[in-house]
Amino acid sequence: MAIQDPVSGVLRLHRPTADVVVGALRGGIPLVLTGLLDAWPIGTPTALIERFGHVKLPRGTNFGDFVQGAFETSTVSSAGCTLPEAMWSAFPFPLFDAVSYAPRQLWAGAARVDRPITKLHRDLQHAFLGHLFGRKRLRIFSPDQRDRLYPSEGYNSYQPCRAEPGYSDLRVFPRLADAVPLEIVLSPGELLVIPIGWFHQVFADDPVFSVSAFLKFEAWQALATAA
Ligand SMILES: O=C(O)CCC(=O)C(=O)O
Repeated sequence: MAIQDPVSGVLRLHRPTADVVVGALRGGIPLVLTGLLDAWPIGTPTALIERFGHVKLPRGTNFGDFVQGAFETSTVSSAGCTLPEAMWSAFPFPLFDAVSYAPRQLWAGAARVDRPITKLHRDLQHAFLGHLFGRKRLRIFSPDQRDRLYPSEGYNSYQPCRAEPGYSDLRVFPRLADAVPLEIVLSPGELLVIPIGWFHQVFADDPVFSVSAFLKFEAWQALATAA
């Protein structure tokens, strides 16, 4: 069943097939998917902390200490750090083989009212963002709005923007005034599919916890040419 978000127009699809998702990616259509993360520990970090509290994150802290600090006291964010491989089994990505996905990334952190938790940027691969706790709000902008968003010319694995919608000075970035976002609020258990080239800016209305993975370039090429 497809439900269209009344505000943004983005489609929410319940348990679509992989073919439907490949078709949307081919057409550059973002989707919110429901019913595909039933095996994930949705709802509270307690079970995750019990199971993986001792695992060391790339920043050197234990997963348990980091998540508790982020949720209870501080403004820290994991900012997409690589999720230790020991934890991947708790977050099985649906639709395609596990090896089709690049290393999993962790996006956990405190609520922020003063600024986005992730600044405007776009990625070079199709992104799948599985959401577990809290309300996460995204503004996404279609690729054809590139010139209104002032993307940096020099970039490597992702392309940051020099302008930040809602925050930048319009005298410095005048075309930003014409940029039109689609706003999506992700609830726990939802999987957001962001096709290559879509710009996104992310807000945390609550302490939030998500795990993402890019579809590997070679896997996408095989899928896109198969059907
Ligand atoms: O959830 C976030 O804060 C950012 C996610 C993101 O940028 C991505 O998955 O590409």
